[in-house]
Amino acid sequence: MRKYFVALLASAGVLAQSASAFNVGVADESLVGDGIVRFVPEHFDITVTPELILSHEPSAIGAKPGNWALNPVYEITDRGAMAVIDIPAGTSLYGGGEVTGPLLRNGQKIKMWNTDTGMYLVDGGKRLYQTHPWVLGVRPDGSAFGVLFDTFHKAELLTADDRIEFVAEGAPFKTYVIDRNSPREVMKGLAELTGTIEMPPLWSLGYHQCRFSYVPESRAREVAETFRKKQIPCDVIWFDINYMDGFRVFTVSKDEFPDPRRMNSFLHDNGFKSVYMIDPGVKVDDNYFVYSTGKANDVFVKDAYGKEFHGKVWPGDCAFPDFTRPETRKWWGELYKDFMANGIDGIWNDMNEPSVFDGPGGTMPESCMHQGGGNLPAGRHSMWHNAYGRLMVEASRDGILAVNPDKRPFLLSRSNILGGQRYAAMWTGDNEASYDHMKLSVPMSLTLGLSGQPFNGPDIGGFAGNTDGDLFGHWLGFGAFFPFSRGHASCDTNDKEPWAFGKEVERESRIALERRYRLMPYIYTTFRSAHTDGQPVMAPVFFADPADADLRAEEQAFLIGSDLLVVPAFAENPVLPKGIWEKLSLVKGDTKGKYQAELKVRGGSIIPAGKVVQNLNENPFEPLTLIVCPDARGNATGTMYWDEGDGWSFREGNYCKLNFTARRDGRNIIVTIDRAEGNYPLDLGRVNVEVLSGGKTYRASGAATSPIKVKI
Ligand code: NBV
Repeated sequence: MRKYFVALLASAGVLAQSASAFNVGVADESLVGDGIVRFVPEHFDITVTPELILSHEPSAIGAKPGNWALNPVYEITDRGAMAVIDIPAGTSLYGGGEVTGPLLRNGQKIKMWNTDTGMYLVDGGKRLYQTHPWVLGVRPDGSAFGVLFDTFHKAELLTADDRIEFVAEGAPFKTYVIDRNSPREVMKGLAELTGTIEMPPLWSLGYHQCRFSYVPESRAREVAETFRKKQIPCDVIWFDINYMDGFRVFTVSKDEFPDPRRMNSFLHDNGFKSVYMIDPGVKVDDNYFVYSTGKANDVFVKDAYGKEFHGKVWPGDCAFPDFTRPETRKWWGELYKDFMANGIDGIWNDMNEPSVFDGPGGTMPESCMHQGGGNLPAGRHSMWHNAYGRLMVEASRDGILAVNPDKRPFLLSRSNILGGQRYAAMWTGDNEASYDHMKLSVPMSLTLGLSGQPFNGPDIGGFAGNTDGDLFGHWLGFGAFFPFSRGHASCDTNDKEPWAFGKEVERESRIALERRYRLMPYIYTTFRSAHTDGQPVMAPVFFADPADADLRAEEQAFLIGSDLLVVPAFAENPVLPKGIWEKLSLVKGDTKGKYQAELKVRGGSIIPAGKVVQNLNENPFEPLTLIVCPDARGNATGTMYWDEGDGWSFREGNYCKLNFTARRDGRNIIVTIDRAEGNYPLDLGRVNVEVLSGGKTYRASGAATSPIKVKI
């Protein structure tokens, strides 16, 4: 009983006054999946540790295996509820979500309290916009485990060499431990617990161009037209806050965009999609429909005295939707109806930590009250803070989906928690135009991918500060391969479109993006395994050989899927996987110049590539090219997933999964294409084959329906 009382005190935030520390027992430890054990502490109470991270509560399927080695020890200390897990010597640790610092996380401490942290400067970069209480461990033999601390309370995560320590300023929480044969298997286990990304619309895998802000209409048109005129591939133009009427969310400024439908139709006619920003702060203004309907429906967060909480953001005094209430989420979702009817394709939820300019620590006071509802309890902001962005994107996604039920929603969020990949893609916030942040963007994105969020990327080129041509060229040279590939810039910086830095950078940017677009069949296929199996799209190099200790800290080079290695031009002495990796050229000039990343294909694999297109409305399969890199025996395999690129018919089998095989027959490589699954009608006609072997490329082509022979 005393333990329970202390746990409640902890959740109420008063535990800091207590100096006692004592153990909390484990009430239940059950096998809940293949190699997954759930640990439930004594007196666990869902009303003080609500659940949002898991996609569903798994059922127990047996007892904890007798030889189970990774067991959390729970303790209540004056810092909060704590779980400590001893780990085997030589374990490499990863994860923790959106973090600064190295990819290899041994010896790191981070704080989990979602924060608007321009240039990652708050708290020395130890806390950022998102919260992922999750660690991946890789043992010396390449087998792996994962630890998920199932709480979104304010917390600290310590990843030491001999233990993982997690302290939450709340009541004790459940812990899930996954123990499997490889890091990929553990990522699959994480997906079994927290779900995966939905299949994204194909257009969202193209290049995105953003700025704070493209206004007025003529400027947005000019940017779009320049992409087409200069034949630089691009799919999406973004609209940052200045499109709004006085920063009022769900409105459009009549001065900047007198006819938003006309703007969006122009973009659509030119093969672009549009994404518009929506922030959570609602301007306090009785003559503004979002505020007045919100007030009438009692949707806003209250202060400690029960009055509507107001804090300053872009529009001045704002009220903040209490997304813990189902009624609020419904009201918020419905606001998208008229807004999206302007021909808007995607939504960008920013400032949802939430960021409050005049609030303590840049957010709302911890004493603010959220009402809860449904299966979510009422509670102070101290409990709900980290979940604010996550609940906002759930409401946004549901709203967007209700408006366009036949389209796959595209939503980008700055704040979120572990499991939030089910609702939105994420980007890594306001970085800086510097070489340090350019290099940091690789381990940051990799770490998010290892924390269940494959659809992520940084502001390419750097958000804050001016960017020079060299920095932009370098960043896009490998940034073209981020899962989410978007150039962005702050309001007071120089222009950062690919042509803004002179002819050389323009040409190199075109080449970088042409490479991305040629790889779209392969990239889309890797997104498919992110959707079905929780695999990272952008993976660390050690995934190629988890038992090779030399690869564990490599954070300059990275993999896309499992067969393509990207070595950025800035990389100094990268440690690359052993075995056959053949250099790949996809477009003319991509192996020269100082900015292009080097691409390498894994021996034993076949990569499907398309042709260069300017946007993903165009058919990339004219023709399909199979890039074959045989292993030492002359064999290779690969797959390709393709479907309509939008909508849900793939769920009913309207997709196509092709299997490719190559085998050596004397001096020939014979390549065969088989339809493995699905009934999507993909007529490939003639297929090109390029065999990469010993630094040379051998070519042939033939009908997709019969084996294609390549003489080497
Ligand atoms: O909406 C303006 C910016 C946006 O461009 C950026 O990407 C966000 O991270 N937003 C933050 C607000 C303030 C930036 C100084």
